[in-house]
Amino acid sequence: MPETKTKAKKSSRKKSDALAEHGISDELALELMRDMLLYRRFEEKAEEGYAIGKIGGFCHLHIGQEAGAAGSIKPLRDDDYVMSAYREHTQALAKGVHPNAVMAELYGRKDGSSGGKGGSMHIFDADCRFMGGHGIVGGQVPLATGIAWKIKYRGEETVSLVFMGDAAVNQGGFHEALNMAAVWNLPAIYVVENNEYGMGTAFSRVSRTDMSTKAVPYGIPSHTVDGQDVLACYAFFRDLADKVRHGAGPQFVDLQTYRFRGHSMSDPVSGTYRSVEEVLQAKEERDPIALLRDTLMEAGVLDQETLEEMDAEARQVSLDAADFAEASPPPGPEALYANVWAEINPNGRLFFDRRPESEEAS
Ligand SMILES: Cc1ncc(C[n+]2csc(CCOP(=O)(O)OP(=O)(O)O)c2C)c(N)n1
Ligand SMILES: [Mg+2]
Repeated sequence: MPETKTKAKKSSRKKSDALAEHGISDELALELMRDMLLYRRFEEKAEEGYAIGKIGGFCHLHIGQEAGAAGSIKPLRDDDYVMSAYREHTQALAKGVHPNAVMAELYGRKDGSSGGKGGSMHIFDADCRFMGGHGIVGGQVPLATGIAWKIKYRGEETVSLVFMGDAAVNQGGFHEALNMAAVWNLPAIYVVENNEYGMGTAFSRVSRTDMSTKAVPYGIPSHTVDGQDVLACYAFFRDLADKVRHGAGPQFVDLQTYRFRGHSMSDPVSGTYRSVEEVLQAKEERDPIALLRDTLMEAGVLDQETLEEMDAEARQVSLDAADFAEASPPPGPEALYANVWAEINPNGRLFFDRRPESEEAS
């Protein structure tokens, strides 16, 4: 957990310049802090729920990676699409899914965002345009490319942003999808949450080439971003989304980050693939919440009292979400057949065909 006590570090650069440098107002910076505190406290509550048996199945926490969720999703429009892998609880919150609905989904309850049938890895909310929650490594990449194709086909001005882990870039679907996106100049943003490991395997053990080269063969521009610096992330994605929205075509982002917990709740934090010291050092030097706290306190934008108030609020929202989940019933037997079959529209098509659903088939 981030300490809410100040431990100001000396920096060669004047930290108060950071907001101006990125074109971020004091209010927006405080909102980013509030968001990340919620993500951290929410995940800690989920961790507790798992430990006491309220949450079953797989549960992958995003603790340590919060700046990537806040900094990349907050600058998007409500009608932009976001899709992700299975480490997606905070990304769903960032896209506007209610904390109660996310927690209830983790508990496998009826009021969960997927009716309690998906669980931790399958949080969906089409109204928020949060398109899951996918458990097959890389499986979401072609799907998000399909959404980008739909955006272009319909002439919309939205973008399709998809997160994946570093292990996904060695999957075949990733390469096919990026090639198609490039050829068709689709409004897709491919974001690798590069936390250096795929379960217990370091990225350097499964690739001879650097992450930044992965999209190069397809002619897709590649960007490297510090995923622990939420201000840098926000400014970067704000500008990138704007370009993609106006025809810049697909983009690849190596978002460099680090996970502070084990791969999933059932795995050790360090294990044999990384040392305890490595994790401790990352927590000390690369905690996105502590980094923003220090920046804002040095700039005189945040004080201790406000920070503690924000933290108390984040804890309360997380507690309320757990109480809500607890009170929600499990899905009933009627849920067994719900959302299993696709409805064919009156035109007899499953595809987007530009025709309103009420139009007669010809
Ligand atoms: C196609 C496929 N192969 C293997 C797995 C088993 N598996 C689950 S998570 C994972 C590692 C993925 O690591 P990464 O993409 O870096 O994401 P991270 O967990 O670090 O967020 C693997 C191999 C899977 N889910 N899907
Ligand atoms: Mg990884």
